[in-house]
Amino acid sequence: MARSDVKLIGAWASPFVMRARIALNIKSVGYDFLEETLGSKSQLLLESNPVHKKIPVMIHDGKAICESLVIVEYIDEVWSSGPTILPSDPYDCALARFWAAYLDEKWFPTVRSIATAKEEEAPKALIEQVGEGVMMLGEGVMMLEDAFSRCSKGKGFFGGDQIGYLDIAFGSFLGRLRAIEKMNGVKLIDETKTPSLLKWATSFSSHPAVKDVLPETEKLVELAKVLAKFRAASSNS
Ligand SMILES: N[C@@H](CCC(=O)N[C@@H](CS)C(=O)NCC(=O)O)C(=O)O
Repeated sequence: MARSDVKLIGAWASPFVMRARIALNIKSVGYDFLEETLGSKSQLLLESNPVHKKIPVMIHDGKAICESLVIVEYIDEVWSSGPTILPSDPYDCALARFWAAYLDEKWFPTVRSIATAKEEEAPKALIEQVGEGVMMLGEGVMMLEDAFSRCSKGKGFFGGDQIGYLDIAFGSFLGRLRAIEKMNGVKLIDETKTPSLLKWATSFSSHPAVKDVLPETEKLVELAKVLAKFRAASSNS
């Protein structure tokens, strides 16, 4: 496919940035990856996303597009000759958008609250706070196990035979999920409670459009520790 002028402002560990990268890979669109430095925001980011000042931002032929799922939809529409990302059936599409909104509005904030739980709090409070969060994440994952059977219709991905919108929306959080599992000694996706998601997670992670952008769990665990220290130092100063 012809190379367009595509730049992506992001960071390797961001699940939201990953969404844009996976969508671009699915469509075989080459792009320049402009990595932000941890703890600061580039002038280009501030100018391109003045409302939220967040990554990802995709710049296509000089025009900025913000918000990960907006970017994924844009990529699907612009490079329409590649594999389709959004389901063509209106109901399937509504279902995929519903679950993606659930993930971003309800589920991911809990992932964040686990990561930012304050270590200086009494151990009991910390364990309870993290424990409640982990339980809520587990409930969400179980609901997604159910959604998987409705969306995939017996195939390997939420999108059916190929990776689609909801695969990208949820799959981009797999790295974080695995880091939480590792750091808290829990299993959120497993053979007993979520067998379909377990199989899906393996296929998704090894997909050619995904495998090079999904960070290793160990690297995310390391980053989480660095960020926790950074937060502790700035709250003490
Ligand atoms: N709703 C946004 C969320 C993006 C987001 O939260 N990005 C994070 C990185 S993972 C960010 O830029 N955080 C910087 C900040 O909050 O100032 C999307 O889907 O793109």
